[in-house]
Amino acid sequence: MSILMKRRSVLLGSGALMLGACSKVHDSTAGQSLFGVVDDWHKGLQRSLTARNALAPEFAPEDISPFFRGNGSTDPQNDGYPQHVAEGFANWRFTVGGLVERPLSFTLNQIMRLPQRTQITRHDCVEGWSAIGQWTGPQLSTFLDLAKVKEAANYIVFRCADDYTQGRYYESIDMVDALHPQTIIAHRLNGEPLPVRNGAPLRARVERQLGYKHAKYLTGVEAVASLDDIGLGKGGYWEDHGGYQWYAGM
Ligand SMILES: Nc1nc2c(c(=O)[nH]1)N[C@H]1C(S)=C(S)[C@@H](COP(=O)(O)O)O[C@H]1N2
Ligand SMILES: [Mo]
Repeated sequence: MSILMKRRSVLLGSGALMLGACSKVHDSTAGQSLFGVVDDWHKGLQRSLTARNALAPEFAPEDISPFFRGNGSTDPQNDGYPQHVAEGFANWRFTVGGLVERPLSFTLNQIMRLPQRTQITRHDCVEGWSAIGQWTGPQLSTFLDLAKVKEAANYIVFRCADDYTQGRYYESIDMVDALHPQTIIAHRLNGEPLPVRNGAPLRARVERQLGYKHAKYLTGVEAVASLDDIGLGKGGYWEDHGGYQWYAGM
């Protein structure tokens, strides 16, 4: 939130500067038309930010799907994940790093003590199935505020524990989605701890985006300026290996 507001005022600020310069050429038609262009540009910016910040539909408890299937990785066997399952995730850590003033590391208990958001939303997978579930967890913006994300950060990368068929799963979103109120780090599905198939112990919910952006088995998030050096550079596992679009907004 704070970052978006800051960015907005920077953008609006430079617009205002242009307006200031133009308004000195009172009765020049060139000045007038430039004035109009800047005004349209402001309206466009306003409209696009409003659209990107709109909430995804939320549903009633009776709409919840009786079974929320698992897709992609559903039972990771690599790098000690089964050990974490056996320990009930007591030693799981969720880190917030990259372009932040204060890198942080959370236990699940610490995450449960942060302010929580619960939302009932529909998950849409590009493979052609949907399911409605109730998700609970802190907003991603809470973590980013605590860690003090730097102005230079343009993307948030989700780091995952599972190796899928061609390597480590990962995903990324821009700051508009990262600060969106429905973007949460979920630890509960339908009031119960996340099942392994759905990403235990933590998974992202990015409700304005398609299913593959909702990274499971989260070990942390990383704030970055560019996606060039992350994975193969396209911003996500399926973007790198399956030709999926990075922007999967609905
Ligand atoms: N870490 C990780 N996250 C992932 C995947 C995966 O294989 N590994 N699959 C993605 C895809 S394509 C979808 S549709 C959803 C599936 O979530 P679900 O298993 O809870 O149904 O998770 C997404 N997040
Ligand atoms: Mo998917």
